[in-house]
Amino acid sequence: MFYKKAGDDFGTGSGAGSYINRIEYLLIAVMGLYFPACVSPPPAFGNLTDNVKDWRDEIIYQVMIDRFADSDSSNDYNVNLSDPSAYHGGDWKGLISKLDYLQTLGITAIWISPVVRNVEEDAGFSSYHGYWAQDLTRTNPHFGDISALKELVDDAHARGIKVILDIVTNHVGQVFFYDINKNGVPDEFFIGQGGKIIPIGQEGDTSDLVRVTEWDPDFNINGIQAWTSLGPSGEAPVVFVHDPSIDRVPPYPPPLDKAYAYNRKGRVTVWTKPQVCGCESWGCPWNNKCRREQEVLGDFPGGLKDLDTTRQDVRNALFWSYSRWVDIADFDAFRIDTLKHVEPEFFDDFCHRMRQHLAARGKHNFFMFGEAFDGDDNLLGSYTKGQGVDSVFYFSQYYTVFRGALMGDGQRTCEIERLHCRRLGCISDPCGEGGAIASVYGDQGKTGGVTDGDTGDPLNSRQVAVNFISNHDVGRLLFFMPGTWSETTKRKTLHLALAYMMTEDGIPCLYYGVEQEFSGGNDPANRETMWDPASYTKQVWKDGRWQDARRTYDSDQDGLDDTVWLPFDTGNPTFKFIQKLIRIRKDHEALRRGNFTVRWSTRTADGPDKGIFAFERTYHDQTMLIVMNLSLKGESETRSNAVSMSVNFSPGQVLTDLLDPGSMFTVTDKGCEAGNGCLDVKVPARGIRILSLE
Ligand SMILES: [Ca+2]
Ligand SMILES: [Ca+2]
Ligand SMILES: [Ca+2]
Ligand SMILES: [Ca+2]
Repeated sequence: MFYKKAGDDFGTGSGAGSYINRIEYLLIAVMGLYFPACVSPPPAFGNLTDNVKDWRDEIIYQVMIDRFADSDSSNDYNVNLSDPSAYHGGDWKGLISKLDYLQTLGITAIWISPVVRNVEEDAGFSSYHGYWAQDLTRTNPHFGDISALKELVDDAHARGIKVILDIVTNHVGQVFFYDINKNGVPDEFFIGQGGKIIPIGQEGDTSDLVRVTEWDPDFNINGIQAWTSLGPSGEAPVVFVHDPSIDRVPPYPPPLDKAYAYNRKGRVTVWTKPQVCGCESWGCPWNNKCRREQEVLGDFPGGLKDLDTTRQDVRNALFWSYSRWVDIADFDAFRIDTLKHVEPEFFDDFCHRMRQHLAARGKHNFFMFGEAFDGDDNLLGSYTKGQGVDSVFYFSQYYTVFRGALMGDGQRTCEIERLHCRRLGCISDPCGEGGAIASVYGDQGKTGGVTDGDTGDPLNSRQVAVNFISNHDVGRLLFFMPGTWSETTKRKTLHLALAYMMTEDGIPCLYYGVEQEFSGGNDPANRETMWDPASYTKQVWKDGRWQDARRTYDSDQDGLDDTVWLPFDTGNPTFKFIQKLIRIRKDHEALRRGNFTVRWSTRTADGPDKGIFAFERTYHDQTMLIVMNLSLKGESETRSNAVSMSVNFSPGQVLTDLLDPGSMFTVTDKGCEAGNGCLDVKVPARGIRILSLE
């Protein structure tokens, strides 16, 4: 291994085999074009296709490639199945082999983890997740080559399944260190008062010393500063690593191999030390200047180096690299990582150029949605205005509903209604604590953005929120349920969450393994290996100690478990429940494209309507009514103080519960607002009814 000071000249450092990329890139650079919409595509690229009619019809399934299926042992180097932070061997061929399984479940789009070559390992952890980019133009060899990737997309398209590429525009892997003591190698030491550098092991009294690691020093808005024996010595030099044995070499394409392409301000600390921004405890408002500076300009945890995305040459490199993957493999969407660490203006530029570029190649309805890991609707909404992403993951819902109301017992569900008010707007506060609530999400479609399948009108971000109950960055929903709950209550709660997500407006996104009732905790426990029987075990008390035993389920529903849970099991109750929900959503346009109207929510945790949240979805002539009961205490009803629920149905009409066809409810003209249909619906604890005229 040797270190390369930024600016030293020894090629791109990208290793052998990237000459075609380089020539392609140089041609474009020399022509000075950087791919404006008028550039004709290189001849090696095939035709792009329009595969999506309306993104609201899609059901996304998130796959972490390394953990899903392994069909190619030739790429199984540095694999260790027993280490949760090592590569496990999954690959694109493996996913191809499981398309039948996914089709049986019913999903219509797959989001795959990042495809680009990564730094192989760092501090004993591996890059199996794909988020430590090193070369944005080459495939991660653990997952396969470009022909395997194209085969995956082609096979998926042949089945009507779309493929979503996961991209990172904020940072690359840990490819350089800050040489604070200017000795050319990465060190860790203390800096004492007055800036005196004290090597580890010689510190003596450390009470007033600050520990510094040159890989990942704490944030400094003025840039990381160097120190010598004489004191402060200007900005610390950035030194790129050159260790081809673990692909830890300067990034590609240029200028990502240059120090000036990075913000060089060190690691975000405001999460661990909120007081640095004058916030007593976490809870800094999203627009707190100090917080935003760190989030946008700082290195991401793990020493992931933050790109200066305000630079046009950096923007060009990112645009060129990622548009190229779509040109080559015909992807249908981007899932964009770490949105809140990039200034929104970047996406105005990046997304707009991408839409123009792809439209010129015949591809429309290319969906771009981003991850802003934050529960604040104001921040989430700020990314949905302008010409940037079409939509964001609905993190505020994740916290309010799935980690909030569902983990408790019958909290007032007006909080859920209020959540939707912040997205859709409401004339009054549903909890009775204030006036009108304005939407903080964008109400304009993007130029050349995603459209309504019937009318061709632009869809705005309020209509295409990406809903999820878990993902690779948070523990599984089952993990967060209180240990005091019975297995039955846990499963009912999981099913309630799934049914709500499959019937509300927006685009549902399932995290792989939810259909197998995986229950892993925080990263990396939530990244189970799908094919490994060990992922299908539970702890049982036997012979005086806790032991692993295979999970089982009751397939003939006689109350006794009779079936051993197999990897990729398609007979278990949750696989079958999701399958049924997907069928119902596909069969009812109102559930996919209809508007969203709350019909009942509660302000108290008690009363006959405890835990009720009811809403309608209406599209053209079709209305569906969903009634859920979040209470654990028992049955609840859409009726309180002699007032019944008003519905968009006529007296005399009979509604059937699609999840329980024996349950039917007749609309009356009594007990609710005059002129409306009125309906009393009883729902058992943690139950949900999907009601329809059938
Ligand atoms: Ca493999
Ligand atoms: Ca050093
Ligand atoms: Ca950034
Ligand atoms: Ca049985």
